[in-house]
Amino acid sequence: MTEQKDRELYHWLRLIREFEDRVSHLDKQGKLMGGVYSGKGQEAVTVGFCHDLRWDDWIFPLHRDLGAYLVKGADPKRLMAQIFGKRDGFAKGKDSYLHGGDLSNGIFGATSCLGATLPVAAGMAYKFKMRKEDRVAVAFFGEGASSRGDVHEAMNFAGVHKLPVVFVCENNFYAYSTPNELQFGVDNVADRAAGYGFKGEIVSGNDLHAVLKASKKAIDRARKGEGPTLVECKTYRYHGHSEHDRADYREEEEVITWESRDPIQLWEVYLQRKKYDFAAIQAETTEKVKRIVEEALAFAEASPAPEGPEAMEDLYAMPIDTEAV
Ligand SMILES: Cc1ncc(C[n+]2csc(CCOP(=O)(O)OP(=O)(O)O)c2C)c(N)n1
Repeated sequence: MTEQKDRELYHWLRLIREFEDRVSHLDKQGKLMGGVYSGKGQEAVTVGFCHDLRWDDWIFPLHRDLGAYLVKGADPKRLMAQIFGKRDGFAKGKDSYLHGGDLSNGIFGATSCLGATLPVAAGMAYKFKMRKEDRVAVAFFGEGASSRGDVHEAMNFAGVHKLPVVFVCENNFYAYSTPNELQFGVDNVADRAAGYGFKGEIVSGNDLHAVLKASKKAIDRARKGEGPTLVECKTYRYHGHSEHDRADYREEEEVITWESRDPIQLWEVYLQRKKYDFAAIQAETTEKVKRIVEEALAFAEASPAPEGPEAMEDLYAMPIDTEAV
């Protein structure tokens, strides 16, 4: 890979970490409403799957995927305003962490009802196929959501019609407090792909190189009309399910073991071994990501809160010209 791309990927990893750490901190300061679901530790998955997508592709992030929003092109200022429940957020103040899609950048908002976005992703991919467009839908979901009926239906439909969709399971080993062995009877979520008639692949979700390789294969396959792929990324969330969950159902040793496979530190080792001027890259990146997050925060804090009557706006879609979408 070129130095420019290596640096760009580093920028995204670090921006996501900085953004999420700041949001967690804001939550602890009592400045936010609603839940905060940190994806700290899972950054390589969203960077790896979103970085090489086209603007006109679509992503369907899960509740833990602020990073996917950022890499796919969402404005950090609007994303922060969304989290503050302000009028400049994507949902114009109707929600905070969830339910804020950025439709102008091909980002479908996460839903509370987990797994419910997968049939929408399959439907979007069906539209691409019907129109003979070489666009791709990428749907993220947790291994907990993988037990939902919607998820099976979406994958079955996608397999039948060989749709241009990539299903990305972020297996962080716990659905809230439920461990994998109480979640499914197979060894891996990816094992199920065979039952839908497409390929399943397992990768280390903390290793950005591995994720990039798997995402390229799956996205190329979808774009060429060869159908869906299910990629299971084994990863780990450092925080609890949400900021109010102390996650004491996990052993400290397990947490430390995963922290020692940190996706950002792994990428830093790679940058150092490539013999770039790592000290300069690191300093420049740190300055830049801190500035972006500070600016986003200042914007969100200055953004007005919505007025009461605005709660009734945008509840139903206006009839649209479907040919123009
Ligand atoms: C359909 C549905 N069932 C239950 C919940 C409650 N709930 C919210 S997050 C969560 C755990 C989800 O685990 P997973 O899908 O693995 O994603 P993760 O949070 O680990 O990233 C649960 C059970 C929900 N939001 N939606």
